[in-house]
Amino acid sequence: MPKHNADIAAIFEEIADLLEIQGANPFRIRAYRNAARILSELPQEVSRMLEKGEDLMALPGIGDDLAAKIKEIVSSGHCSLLDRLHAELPPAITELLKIPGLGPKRVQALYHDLDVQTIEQLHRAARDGRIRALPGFGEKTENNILQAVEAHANQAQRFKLAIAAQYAEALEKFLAAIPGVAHVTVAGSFRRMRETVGDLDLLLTAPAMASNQVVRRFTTYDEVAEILSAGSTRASVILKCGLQVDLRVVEEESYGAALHYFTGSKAHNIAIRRLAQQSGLKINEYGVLRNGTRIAGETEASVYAAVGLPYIPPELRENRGEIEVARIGRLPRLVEQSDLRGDLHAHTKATDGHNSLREMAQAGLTHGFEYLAITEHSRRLAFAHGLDPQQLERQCDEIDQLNAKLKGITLLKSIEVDILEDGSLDLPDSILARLDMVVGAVHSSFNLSRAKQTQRILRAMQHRYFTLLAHPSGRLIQRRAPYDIDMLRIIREAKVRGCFLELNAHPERLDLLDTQCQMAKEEGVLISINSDAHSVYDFANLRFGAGQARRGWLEKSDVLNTRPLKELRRLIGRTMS
Ligand code: DGT
Ligand code: CA
Ligand code: CA
Repeated sequence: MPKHNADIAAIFEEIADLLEIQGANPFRIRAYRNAARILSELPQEVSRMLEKGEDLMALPGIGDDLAAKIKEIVSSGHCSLLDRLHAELPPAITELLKIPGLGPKRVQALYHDLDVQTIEQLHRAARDGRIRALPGFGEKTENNILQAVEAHANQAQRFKLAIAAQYAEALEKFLAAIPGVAHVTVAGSFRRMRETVGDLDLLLTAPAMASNQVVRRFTTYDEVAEILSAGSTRASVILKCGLQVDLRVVEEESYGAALHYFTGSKAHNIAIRRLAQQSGLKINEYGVLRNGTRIAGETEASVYAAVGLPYIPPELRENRGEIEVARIGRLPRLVEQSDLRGDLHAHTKATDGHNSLREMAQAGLTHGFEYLAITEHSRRLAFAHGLDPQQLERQCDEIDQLNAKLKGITLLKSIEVDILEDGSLDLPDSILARLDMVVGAVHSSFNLSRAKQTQRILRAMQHRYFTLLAHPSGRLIQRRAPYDIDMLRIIREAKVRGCFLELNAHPERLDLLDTQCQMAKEEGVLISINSDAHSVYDFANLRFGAGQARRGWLEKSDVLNTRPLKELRRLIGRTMS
C-alpha cells in the first residue's frame, strides 16, 4: 500500500503523464506535476501528517482536490482517477515518455497509428522501419528513437538520496522492532551520502540463531514486491517503488567489520585491504584476522586501528586521498549540520514560496538559526512572480518592521536576482544597495558556449553588490546536466571579489557538486549550505546539503553560514566596490 510521499508523487506523475497523452488541459496537468514535485521533496511524510490530523492544505501546491486525492491514496492505496485513466489507456504507455525525444504527442501518435504500447513494441517498430512513415517523425527521428531505446535498456535506475531516505528510514524502523535485532544500519552509498543510490544495503546484528527468522520478517515487509534471493543470513528484495534492498545479518562481534565492508566504497575497501595485506593481516566482512585469529572487527574504529589509521567518516570513503591524509593525521574535521547558524536562501509567499516572512522566521528559529536571508526571485522569473524594485522595497520595509519584533533570529534582506544572459543583474543598483546581501542565479540560456557562460557569471560576480552565486552548476539530478562553465575560474574570481558559492541542499540540486566543494576549499572560497526553502518544511533538507559538503571535505571553517551573525555581516559586507 503506498504510504510514502514518493509513492504518492509517482501516482500524480503518472496521472499527469496520462492526462498529457490524452491532451488534457495544461493547467490541470501542471497542478499534478507540481504536487508530485512538492511531495517527493517534502522531508515530512504526509501519511504521518494525516495520522496526526494535520491539514494537508498547509502544504505548498495542495488545494482541496489534491488533498482529497492524497487522503484517498493513503487510506485505500488507490487513486480512482488513475484507475479510470488506466482503463482508458494501456498501462505501460507512460514508460514510453521516459525515452528521450518522445513527448506526449508522439506517444499518442505511436499508440494511435501503430498500436505501440510498450518499450519493446517501440523497439520493434523502430527496427522494422515503421515509425519513419508517421507524420512528423521521419527517418532521423526513427534512428534517434532506436538509439534512445537501446541506451535506456542499459541504464540502471538510481534513486535520489532524499527519496531513498524515505524508504530506508521506514524500513529501518520496521527492522529495529524485530525481536533479537540490536543494530540496524543503512550502509552502502546511502551512508556515504552519495547524491543517488543504486540500492540500499542494510546491515543488522542479531544472534546467529535468530537470523533465519529476521530474514523471513524482512522478506514479508509489506512494501516488498519481489524476493530476488533469501538465505539464512542474507536476502535481496525489490520494493514496490523499484528500489532494491540487500540485507545482511551478522553477529555483534562482526558488526564493525561488516559495516566497514558494506559501507564501501569498493575502491576504498580495496585500498584498505591492500594496506592490511602489507602488514600481514586479512580483512573480510567478519573481522580482521592475523594468522587466522580475529584481532578486530566489533567496531569500525577497531578495523581502522588494525591498519594503523584513525576512523574515517563514511562520506570520505571514496579513495580520493582520504587514506593518505588519515595516515599522516590530517583528516578534515567535517562540518556537521548542527554547525549551521543560519540559511542564506529562502523564499516566501511573496513569490513562489508558501509561507509568510514570520512563519519562515519561526521555522528558522526551531532549526536553531540565528539568521535567515530572504531571497525572492527577481522580476525576470515571471512564472515565479519575481519581484520588481517597488515590491522588493516593500518587502524590505516589512523585514525591517518584523526584525524589530523578532527575538533570537534576524531576517536578512536579500534577493535571488537573475543573472541575465549578458551577465548583468535583473534589478537596478538603487534597490540592490539597500540589501544585506545579493544572491545571483542563472535561470535561463543554459546552452551558451563555455566561454560565454563563464563570462556571463564572471561578469555578474564583478558587480559591486554581488555576494553569493546560487546553485552554481545549474544541474538538476537526473534531469538537467550542469551548464558548461569553467568552475575553477569562477571559484578564483569569487576569491578575488570576496564573494561566495552556494551548496544548494534542495534534493534535486545538491549543487555545488562534492568535488567542486573540494576545489573551492583549496582555493579558499567559503561555501554557504542553503536550503532554498519554499516552505517551512524545507529546512530539513539541509541534512542532505551537509552530507554533500562532507563528501566535499568541507570543515566548519570552510562554510560561510557556520559563522555567527556578527561575523557573517562582516564577511558579506561590501569591501569591494
Ligand atoms: P550503489 O548501490 O551503486 O549506489 O553503490 P554502493 O557503494 O552502495 O555499492 P553496492 O550496493 O554494490 O555495494 C555495497 C558495498 O559493498 C560497497 O560499497 C562495497 C561493498 N562491496 C560490494 N562489492 C564489493 C566487492 O566486490 N569488493 C569489495 N571490497 N567490496 C564490495
Ligand atoms: Ca548500494
Ligand atoms: Ca547492494
